[in-house]
Amino acid sequence: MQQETATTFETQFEEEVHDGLNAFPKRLPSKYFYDEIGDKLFQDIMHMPEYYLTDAELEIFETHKAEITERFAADGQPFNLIELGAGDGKKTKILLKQLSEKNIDFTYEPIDISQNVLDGLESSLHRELPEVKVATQQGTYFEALERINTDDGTRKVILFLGSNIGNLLHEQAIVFLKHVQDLMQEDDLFFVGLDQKKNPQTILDAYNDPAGITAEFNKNILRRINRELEANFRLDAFLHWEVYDPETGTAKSYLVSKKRQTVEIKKLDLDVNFEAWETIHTEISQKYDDATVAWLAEQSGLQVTHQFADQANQFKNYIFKK
Ligand code: AVI
Repeated sequence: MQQETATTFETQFEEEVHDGLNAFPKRLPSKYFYDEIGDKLFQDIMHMPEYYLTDAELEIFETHKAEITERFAADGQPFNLIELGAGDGKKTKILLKQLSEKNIDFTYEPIDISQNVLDGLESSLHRELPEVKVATQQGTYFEALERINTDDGTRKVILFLGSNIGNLLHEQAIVFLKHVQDLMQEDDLFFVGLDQKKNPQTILDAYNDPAGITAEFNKNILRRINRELEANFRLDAFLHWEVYDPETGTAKSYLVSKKRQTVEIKKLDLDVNFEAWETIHTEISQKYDDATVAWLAEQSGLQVTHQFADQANQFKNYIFKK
């Protein structure tokens, strides 16, 4: 009888790379795109003309900032404006500025895993909007949210922008939303940006730019495995490939092996064989419509109270409450 030796891993990254590349079909989680190089590439993506998501959400904030912030401040009581995964805060600053111009009492609490990101955001806020009270929260979303929750009973408005939830399968999104719901009090709000179903070509173009920035972003996971796990992936031996299913609204990114090849991952003591044209599924970017959003909300014990769209209906921000 063959004996299975249980492999032990030092990090979750090692385990997920090991399991994903031993699976059939092969897969790697997109959360590992984001190291220093990946963060920079994603910033570049957000400035690409094809990546309409950022501009559409900015347009929503510029157009509807008065109504959005009035809803945030509903009862006139001080509140905490908590942002999950704040990044450079470019979009949020529009709302922060509006809130402070209206003399609304709030504290901005951006949560990010990276202290570096938080430090950069905090110093830019001190420069640009010195009157805004800022309390950065380093940690994972839920670690930080749980910490904030036990502080005092202050009402919360939680922001989750940029269609970040779209990188989760519906099933995972529901687990995530239920967790947020569980940490919300009755009067708290959850403000979420969700990319909408649209002309499939527009979506394919956004994830398959001619300059190849998205391809670099996708391949960054291989670069990271090379560096952190002592592997020898040749990035030019893989092709970035995007598909979009207009029925389900799911965009999927793949890395496709251009030839039969073996990659060695020393740190995992693993040789990974690829057939020619074999795939690694790396990311989903889900697109939504109102019915799907209402279904997700219902599954998670939330309800949609308001929504805001850009002129072209490319993107929407929804307000959820418990
Ligand atoms: C972060 N996330 C919402 C982006 C998206 O649109 O799925 C990541 C991305 N992947 C390729 N381009 C941008």
